[in-house]
Order: sequence, then structure tokens, then C-alpha cells
Amino acid sequence: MRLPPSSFHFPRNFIWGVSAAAPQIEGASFVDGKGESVWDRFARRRGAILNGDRLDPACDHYHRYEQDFALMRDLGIRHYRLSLAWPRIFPEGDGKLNQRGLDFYQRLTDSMLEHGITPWVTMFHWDLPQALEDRGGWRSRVVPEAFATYADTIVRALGDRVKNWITVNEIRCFTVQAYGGVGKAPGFKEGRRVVNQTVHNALLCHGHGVRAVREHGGRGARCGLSDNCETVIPVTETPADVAAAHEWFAEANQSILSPIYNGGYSDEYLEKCGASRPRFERGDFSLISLPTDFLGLNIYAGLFVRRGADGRAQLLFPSASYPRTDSAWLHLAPRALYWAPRLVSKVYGVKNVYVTENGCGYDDDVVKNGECLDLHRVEYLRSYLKELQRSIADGTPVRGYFVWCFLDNFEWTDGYTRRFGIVHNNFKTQRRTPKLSALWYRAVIAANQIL
Ligand code: BGP
Repeated sequence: MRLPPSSFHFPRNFIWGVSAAAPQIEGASFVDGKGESVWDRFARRRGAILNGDRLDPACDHYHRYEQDFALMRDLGIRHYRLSLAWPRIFPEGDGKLNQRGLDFYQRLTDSMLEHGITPWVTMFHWDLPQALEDRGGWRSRVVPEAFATYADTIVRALGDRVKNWITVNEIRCFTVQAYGGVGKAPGFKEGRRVVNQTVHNALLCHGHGVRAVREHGGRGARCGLSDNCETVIPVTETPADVAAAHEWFAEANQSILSPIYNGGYSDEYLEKCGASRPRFERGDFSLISLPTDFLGLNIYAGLFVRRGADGRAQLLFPSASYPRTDSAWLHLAPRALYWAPRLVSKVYGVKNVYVTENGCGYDDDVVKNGECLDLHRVEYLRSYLKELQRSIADGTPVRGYFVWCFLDNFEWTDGYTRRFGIVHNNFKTQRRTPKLSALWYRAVIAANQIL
């Protein structure tokens, strides 16, 4: 019997891109007037980062961006998600502008455009100016106040060439994890009330980012958040488990997505917080819930859920032998790329979803005879993309996909050990070698289809 041909096509105009972030690739931590970030400081703390690695030299992208954009172009990559380093532009977080920092991003975005690459700019990817941390950091409204000026400044300066803006990246990571003792800079262990407050202050920054784009972004400017929402996968795709996934997803994401999409914290969330609820002011939620154009999702893994015997959503955790990447937190769960976009569009009515990060980290990506044969990454990306394609075919409004990461880079507390790139970087020589996954991705982009 002949089977119909399998079709792994993506919609016309689907955006294929790669992602990276300033503190992870630029290096040049103290060049041309850049101020210290909380990650620069945290990396000096003994034992904080594997092997005592620092954010310098990373990929020295600060000095090598032209060569990197030429490589992107050769790989057929037309969309690049980058971030701007706040402390390059305002070394103290607010106050005096460092023109050299801003000039750098003007040169950088010009060069991207010359190479035929469209910038997707994240305003903040975790590198808070240390000076702001010294004044209270995310615990305090000092940060959103400073962020308002920072966002106005960058959108005014780059708005003529940047049309796609992402406000902040993964609120949970630089608030709940960073202040909740989970090993992210600045690395504190605060109580629940303080942690909830850091989330609220981050939401205010998101709101200011949207406001700045509307006020100064010019024609065609679009913006949204990149969120690492809590992701669940129904164990079986039956009505009972799918409904359980819905319920769990809606409850788990209320601290970040409800204020943005529903104009405030839910009563349920505030009750759950009790005395630890965040303090807010009148007017906060009209800023936080300003309409956005899209939602970015960073999806790597997902937990499993089913309808439990007691009728409630029951979470199931992968066992020790469940297959994982070299990052313990990153178990293989391709169906996360089906369910996260679908659930977010159903629960919050999101009309345009972009997967702004997806990828995997391994420690044994080596270059041999000029090649890096990262079969594990090809298979990872392929299996996840199939699920994304299935989600789109079932009607989920996903418009684009960005691989994390273009280059092996400074992977936060894993330093330079954990390699997430589709391009290998030799950190001693700064030599770039496209891995098998990059060559495969080039073919996928060209065909607009999984191959
Ligand atoms: C996301 C971040 C990225 C990237 C990736 C890999 O959370 O937005 O910056 O680093 O995860 O994660 P990690 O380096 O923590 O393993």
C-alpha cells in the first residue's frame, strides 16, 4: 500500500532565526565605557560558575560581529534575535549615557541589515547594571524607573532600523531564581514576599518596554515579551488529560501572564500569596497590560500531566533514566513544542506566538577534520520541530522559530562547558565551525520544511 507523502512544510512567510544574548557572546565586559553587570560581579564569586569562567572573552562578538553576520548570511539565516547590554548604554543603570555603547549597537544593527539579516532586539537579557543592584535591584522600583529611560533611549536611537522588540527575557530566571536561591545572578535567597515583588517590578519593565515602542518605535514597530512559561504536556492526548493540562497551565502561569493578558493578578493568585503578595500601585496594571503584538516562548522541556484519580490535574516527573541532554534540567520532551504554544493561545488568547528559544546543550561537541558532527542536536531539533509543525497544522498561531543558540557561548553557571550552539566556537582561537546542525538548519530554512 502506498502511504500519502509526509508533509513537514511550514507556512509561507514563517520566520526562521537564531537567538543569542549580549552577556553570553559579546565579551568586552569593560571595553568602551561599559559598566559592571550583576553577572560580571556574580562570576567573580568563588564557586558560582563552573571552572571559574568569566563573561570575557565569550565569543568576542563585540569585535567579530561582521564575520559572525557573514557566517549567518552564508547559513541562510535571515532573522537574528540579539539583546542589548543595558550597562553598555547606561553604565550606572541610569544617569549618564555612554554614547560609545549606543554607537556600538548602531554599528551592529547597521551591519546586520547590510548582511540582509533582520534584527529582533531583546531590551533586557539578565545583565542588570550592578549599580542598580546596589540600590536595591529588582526588589525596588528603582529598576523600572531606570528601565523606562533606558527603553526610551534605545528605541529612539534604533527605532529606524529595528522593528521587532522583545521587552524582557524570562522574567522567572532573573527574579524567582536569582532572588530565590537558585544560582542566578545576583544570587540571593530572599523570602517569598521579596521574590514576588521582584516579579512585579519586572512586569513594570515589560510595560515600559511596550510603552517605549509605541511612543518612539515608528511605523511597523512590534513588541512582546519572551517568556519561559511553565510548560505541561498531557500524558495522553485524550480529552481528560488535555483538560488537565489546560487547568494546570492556567494556574501555573498566573503570576506573569495574567497581569499582562488579563490586566491584573487573579484573586486565586493573590489568595495563594497571602501575606507574601506583591505591593502594587494604582496604574501599574494599565502599564503592564498594554496590548502587545506577539508573545515569545522559550521552550526547552516540559512536565507531564494527567487527570488524576481524584479528578485533579496530576503532575508526573521524569525518572532518573528518562533521556536528557547534558543539562540535568533539560530532559527530552519534543511535545512541549506542540503544547506550550497551543495552551498559551487557548488560555490567554495569544494571536501571534514566536518560539524565541529552543535548543539543547552538550559537552562533547568537538571539531574533528574540520567538522562537528552533533547528531544529537540534529535529532533534538528535528523531533521538536515536527511537533511545532503539528501544532501549526492543528491551528496554533505560531509565526516563527529561533534556535538557541547561534554560537557556543557563556552558558551562565555552566560557563563555557555546556555548548548550545549550532556553530562551534573554539574559545581559545575564536574559530567558528558550523556544526552538522547548522548545515541541516540551512537546508530546512531553504526548503521551509523539516528534512
Ligand atoms: C534560557 C536563556 C538563555 C540560555 C538557555 C540555556 O533560559 O534565556 O540565555 O542560556 O536558557 O540555558 P542554560 O544556560 O541555563 O542551560
